[in-house]
Amino acid sequence: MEPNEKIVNAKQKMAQHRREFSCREVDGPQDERLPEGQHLVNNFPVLDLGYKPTIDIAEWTLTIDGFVANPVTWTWEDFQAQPMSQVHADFHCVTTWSMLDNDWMGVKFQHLLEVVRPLSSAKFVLFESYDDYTTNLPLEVCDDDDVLLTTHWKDRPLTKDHGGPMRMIVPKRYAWKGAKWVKKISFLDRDQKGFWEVRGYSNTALPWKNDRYA
Ligand SMILES: Nc1nc2c(c(=O)[nH]1)N[C@H]1C(S)=C(S)[C@@H](COP(=O)(O)O)O[C@H]1N2
Ligand SMILES: [Mo]
Repeated sequence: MEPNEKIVNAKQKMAQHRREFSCREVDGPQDERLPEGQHLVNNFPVLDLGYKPTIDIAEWTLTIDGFVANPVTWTWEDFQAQPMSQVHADFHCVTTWSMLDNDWMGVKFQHLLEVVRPLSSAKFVLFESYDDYTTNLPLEVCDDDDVLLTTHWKDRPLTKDHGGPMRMIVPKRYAWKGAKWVKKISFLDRDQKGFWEVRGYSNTALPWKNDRYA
């Protein structure tokens, strides 16, 4: 699997262009719930690298490893046996669209922390997906009440387009920090940048700070 070069190049150019012409940022906030430069959408757009992996649920596994006391590899059945929670949150994509009031369901990242028990040396988390996408976050950012290993949107199983059977949701960050089709979560002692982070996108990705590009 290779990322679609046109998609990657276009988005990488956007990062370069916006850095140079930041005065031309898109529309200001129309709504106090919309961060600067964002607009509302009514549909749920699909963004990927030009490739959506097909994952047979019988073959699906999630591995959680690295600097943890109890590394695990879960089958779909194991994952289903974890406690499910709901998160109500807004979703902000760096390409300027936002979707408000989403109801997500899945397993809280904080539950995962209880299971794998990170060592004190674990400071960063790297997410790896079935399409070879990666994204990274500090552990303290993932250790939040609204960070969810998500299986449902609006009471329906996530479609393949949106990262089914399981994707991450990290509501306080731009949406690229939420990996779709997650395969592996590694706890690391140092930061390792992900797919967009090495291509000019912000390592912190804070929508309310208009923090899009590095
Ligand atoms: N595995 C994977 N996860 C990914 C991506 C991707 O290309 N591959 N794109 C990211 C980006 S840039 C965004 S904006 C969101 C989009 O999620 P959606 O397609 O459900 O709207 O997924 C993020 N997670
Ligand atoms: Mo994105």
